[in-house]
Amino acid sequence: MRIHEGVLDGSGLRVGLVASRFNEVIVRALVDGASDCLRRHGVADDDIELAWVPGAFELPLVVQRLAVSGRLDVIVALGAVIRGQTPHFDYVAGQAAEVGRVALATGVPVTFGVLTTETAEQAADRAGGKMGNKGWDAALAAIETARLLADLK
Ligand code: INI
Repeated sequence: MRIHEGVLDGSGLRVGLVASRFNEVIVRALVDGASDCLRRHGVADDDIELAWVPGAFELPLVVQRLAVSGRLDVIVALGAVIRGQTPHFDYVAGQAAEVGRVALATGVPVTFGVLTTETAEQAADRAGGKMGNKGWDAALAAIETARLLADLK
């Protein structure tokens, strides 16, 4: 049996981070977690690009623009959509998830580090709090997926 799997070695990988400013304190913690993960898995600082968008709704277009640039092996989308009391949540969270379609359309892998929670406390728990750091997890998934795709070539 021939098994394909992505090794968790980021050396030589060019990684894009696209982060939304809305709920900025939380998203900065996701960016920090993602950056820490990349660095600790061998991604060079010069091989990381970070783009800020206004909110999670704007993530897909900017992820797409970076994906077609040819400069990056993988992109991590980072954001925090908090339901609060508004049905607006469903539109914003739904649009944010469209980054998955960008990956399929371009062939550039995109991982999803966008929190979708009921409360700010739940988001903080997942941005370096008691539930870990979803940015860190999405960065690790990015390394694994990029390496797997390279292995499948
Ligand atoms: N953007 C977020 O990233 N998170 C949210 O929780 C949020 N809420 O709740 O409204 C949010 N809204 C802004 C949205 O992403 C767009 O930036 C805005 O609608 C302009 O297009």
